[in-house]
Amino acid sequence: MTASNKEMANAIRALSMDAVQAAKSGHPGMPMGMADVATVLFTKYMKYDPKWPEWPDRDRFILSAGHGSMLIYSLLYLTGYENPTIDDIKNFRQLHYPCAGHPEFGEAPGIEMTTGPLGQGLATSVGFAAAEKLSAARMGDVIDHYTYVIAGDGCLMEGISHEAISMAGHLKLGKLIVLWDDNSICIDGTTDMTVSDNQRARFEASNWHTLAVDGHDMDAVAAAIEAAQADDRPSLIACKTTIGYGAPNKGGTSATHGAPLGEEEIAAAREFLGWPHDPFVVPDEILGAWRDAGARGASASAAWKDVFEALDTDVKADFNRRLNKDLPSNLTDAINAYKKDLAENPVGPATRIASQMALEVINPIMQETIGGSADLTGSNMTLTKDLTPITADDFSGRYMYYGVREFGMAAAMNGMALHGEYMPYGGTFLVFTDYCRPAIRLSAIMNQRVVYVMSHDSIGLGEDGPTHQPIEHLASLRAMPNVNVFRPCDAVETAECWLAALEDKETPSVLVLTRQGLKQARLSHTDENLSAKGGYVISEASGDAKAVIIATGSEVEIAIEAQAELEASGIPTRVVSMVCCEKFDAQDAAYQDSVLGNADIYASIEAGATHGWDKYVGRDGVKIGIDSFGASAPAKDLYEYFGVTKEKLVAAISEKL
Ligand SMILES: Cc1ncc(C[n+]2csc(CCOP(=O)(O)OP(=O)(O)O)c2C)c(N)n1
Ligand SMILES: [Mg+2]
Repeated sequence: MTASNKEMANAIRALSMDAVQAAKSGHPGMPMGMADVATVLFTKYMKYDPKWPEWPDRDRFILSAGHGSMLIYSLLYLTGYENPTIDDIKNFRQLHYPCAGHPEFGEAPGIEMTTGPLGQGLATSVGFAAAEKLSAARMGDVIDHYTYVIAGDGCLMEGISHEAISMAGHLKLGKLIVLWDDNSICIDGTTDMTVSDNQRARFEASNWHTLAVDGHDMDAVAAAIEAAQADDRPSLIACKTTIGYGAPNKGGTSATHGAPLGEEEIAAAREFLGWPHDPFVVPDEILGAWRDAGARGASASAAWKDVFEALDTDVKADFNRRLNKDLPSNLTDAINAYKKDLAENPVGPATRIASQMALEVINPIMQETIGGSADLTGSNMTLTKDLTPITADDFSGRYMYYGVREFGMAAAMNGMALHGEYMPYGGTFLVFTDYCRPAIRLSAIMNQRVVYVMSHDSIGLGEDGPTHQPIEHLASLRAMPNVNVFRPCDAVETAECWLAALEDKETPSVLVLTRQGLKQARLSHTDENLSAKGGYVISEASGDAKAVIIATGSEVEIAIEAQAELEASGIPTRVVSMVCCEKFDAQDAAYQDSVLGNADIYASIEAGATHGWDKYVGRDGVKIGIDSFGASAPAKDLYEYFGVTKEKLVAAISEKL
């Protein structure tokens, strides 16, 4: 085909401005500005095969500036992916069509992750690049690809960019290449209103290789990408562009950022670009040239398949098992044997230590786990005996010292999970889920199995005081869709929660763990994973229960003590361990009824905000919890002071009866 690269880039511009116009909303400026850069990348350098979008060794392309979604939709259509179709593009931003306002993972193959929250694409790409390096260290040349990112001024202004850049430089992620849309425009106007950083110097300070080019000079862009590939540091290419390039009046201004150009300006742009074609029409010659570019990868993907097929049967099977997120066949048995041993030989550790004990069983069997902590390894108990550290020069290990970068850690874990063959888990204090929250939300939106190991889960952590004592965190995490919030009460439940988290292929889990030791409540063994049901009767009433106490984690022990006292005073009382509300709510009504029964009074006890417990205990129920900030003191004194006690529970139930 004889279409020029400029004409090919103009196809992206036309599709973008026309789709935004048809939708009456969207962001034409970024795709029009970066069309030249993207054309060079997708016609010459990106390794991908539209006929096999899941090719494990494909280059990853992350549109961190997710508002420019029409750029990726145009590229996927033009290069010949099955989706989106031109009809999908005509229905940009419409219900039940894949071309959502921002790129959504799962809507079309080729969209490697959901983007839109600025900066997070960049931070997640650190995880993609880390996963590539991990697999290269394990499998050699079989995995050998780049991670390309398009980031905007906004991505680089977000605080998360610092954590991401710093980690990528430290880990020497040389196959991470960031193309910065250096257009000096944001929504409120020119970037000189808000930022005067020397961005290249900032990246260089974190051991990156940097370059700057005219983003409309395709040869210069090509040369820069080649230089970036050749350098063993991560690379930043500052691409100086004109936002909305092609729109003769609005181009170069924030007017093109997030609104349709309007019929008049679109007509002028058609004139300016020499694009006389009707909306959504890409002439055969130009579409053909794009399809040829898309077909470039077919021979490489076929060759890769041959290399993969020649691997040992076990290696192939294990790789495919990991991609499917299936568990090793012997894991459940190993957990059950461990649970049985606990039932026979009860222990009383903090659940953070119980989590480590469970991981000592899991990690040797499940080689795809990548552990880590944001500088709290000895507190979160995330390291096990068999894990060695991952360092810049040796990625054969399985433990990541993330440093004090909670958000960066969480975003990187998403990237590793999305890459396909890893099961990342990472820890910090529960109170700092706030620092991870935007990435936890993306784990949930993208259905990614990431496990957040959150210790020091209440006032029970004691002396560190209110800044470190979670209050509203459990309730707020429970409010987030598609997140399992597990709060186990002892070592048996902790093992069950780990297994349930690993079995849940499409949901992230937060394991909420104590700092302080807890008495083992589960003293008889069953192979059944009771915690996986979310809630169950952990201690039954002597007769028909008049009172039901619903407790989680460290408060199950208090509930069982209160039960003994209530029973002694003639009130048959049942204790339910509500280890995971989300799992419990997903059970059928008959099961829920069998657990909650039909008592005269319901009570909840949890050392955190009482918000949300009404749904189980009703408006007349008893809710023991803490609806203020904590305090600095020994844990025992705090439980007394805040009234999270057996005495208070017994008195409140007795009074209501
Ligand atoms: C975390 C976050 N904050 C705010 C926004 C809203 N927002 C979308 S694009 C944008 C400006 C981005 O500027 P830039 O990256 O330079 O993009 P350009 O205007 O050049 O396309 C803002 C504030 C967002 N998407 N994510
Ligand atoms: Mg900009």
